[in-house]
Amino acid sequence: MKSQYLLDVLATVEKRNPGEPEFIQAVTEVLESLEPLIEARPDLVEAGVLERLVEPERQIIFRVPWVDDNGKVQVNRGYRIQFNSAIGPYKGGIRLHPSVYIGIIKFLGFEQIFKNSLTTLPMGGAKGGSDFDPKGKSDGEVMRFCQSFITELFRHIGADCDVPAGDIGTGGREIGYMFGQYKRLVNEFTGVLTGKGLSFGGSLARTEATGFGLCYFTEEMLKANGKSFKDQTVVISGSGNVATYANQKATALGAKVVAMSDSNGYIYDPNGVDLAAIKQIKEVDRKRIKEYLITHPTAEYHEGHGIWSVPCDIALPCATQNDIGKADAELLVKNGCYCVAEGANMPSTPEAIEVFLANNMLYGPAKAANAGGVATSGLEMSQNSIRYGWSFEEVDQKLHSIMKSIFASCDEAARTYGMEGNYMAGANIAGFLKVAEAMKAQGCC
Ligand code: NDP
Ligand code: 2IT
Repeated sequence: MKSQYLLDVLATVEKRNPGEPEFIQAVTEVLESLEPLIEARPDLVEAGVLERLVEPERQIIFRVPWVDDNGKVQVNRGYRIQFNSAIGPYKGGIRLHPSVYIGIIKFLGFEQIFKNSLTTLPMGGAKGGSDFDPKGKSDGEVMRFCQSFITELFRHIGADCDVPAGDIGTGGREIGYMFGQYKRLVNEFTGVLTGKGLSFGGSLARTEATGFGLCYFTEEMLKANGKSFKDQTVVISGSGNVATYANQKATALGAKVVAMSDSNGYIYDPNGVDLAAIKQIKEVDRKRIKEYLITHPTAEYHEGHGIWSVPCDIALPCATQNDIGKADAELLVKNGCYCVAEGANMPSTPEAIEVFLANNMLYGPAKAANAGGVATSGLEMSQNSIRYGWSFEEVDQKLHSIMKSIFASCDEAARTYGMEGNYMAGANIAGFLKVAEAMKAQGCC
């Protein structure tokens, strides 16, 4: 980054947010991509758009006390960062994982601004979460935690104000408990959360949306470069919501998924990972991926973080941030991988991205490639507003066309600013421009 102006903006962010490396990482990537745009648009600099964009509009931190099954009081910390509302109500998921601290929620909220802008739908950026670990907790404990979390958060959210949803550790079960508590406190049945159950305002295809959307985006990127999923070998990290439905769609498009993982290790099945078995282990039994060997004894299980050593054509990181480091990226290249598309948020380190770009790999950045989840949340909001539900095919078709349009915007923005084929720069510029124009038009606020 050469622009003194951008360096100054970054220096302020570093000073204001000490000890938050993930947030600094996310901001640095965006500012670097905006360099050519900033030269061409002095009006946006004049309007102070960047200085305002990197500072959250509101940050909420709160105590979440709940009683465990032994009658003991437990205390977690809850967060909601309402980052930017220039183009719509705050929107973004809730992450429940022991690693959660403010820097994680801030990076996710920041990314969400641009992602939501790319979807073409009117949604601002937010993120929330807690250091609560749902793993190993009973349904009753999870329910009491969720009720306590909403007992504070309810006053800060609303269907036209801020609409949370799922993320790591927050799925249909947790959203159900949160929705029930919100309805009870506010005495209103509104679309305040997305990812709801189908019997109380949820949208068909929301469960599948992030994974399906990732494959639709990847398909467009492959097509634009004369390739397709057909007969390609795919490796997917993670085995949660995003990974599962990415596997399903990639397989439907003709690929073979040979490896998946969880935080303990990865399975390698050269015959193609049996998705029904993964769904049973992860969605029903809530167990470790290692259990796959019980029903598939010819597959391999490896403890630890080695999934990127499995040779593949296409890599879909769908677990967590900074999952692919420089050495992993080099290994992927060495083994013939030519395409990385991100289902998780910020799964590749800056050094890994350098390796992808230096080797002319097709690289689909998270804020574009995984936007199908929040896009379908936007469609859930629309259905709630009109008090109507579309069929699975209708939602899926809308999701597909949104993902096509996201790829087209990234591609076009990259070309316009002289970075053809760099979809990361394209996503950052296209996502930024819509929000920046809105912020400028609304004056200094
Ligand atoms: P889930 O909780 O359903 O699954 C998460 C998966 O990632 C699990 O397999 C989990 O393994 C693994 N994982 C989580 N944390 C770590 C870690 N620290 N180290 C190694 N593995 C880890 O979450 P989702 O599938 O919903 O989310 C996955 C990613 O996709 C996240 O980055 C999320 O932000 C992003 N995303 C999610 C969207 C959604 O709609 N759900 C939308 C857009 C992006 P284990 O079970 O062992 O913890
Ligand atoms: O990172 C994400 O985009 C999500 N976790 C989904 C957010 C949403 O509001 O559906």
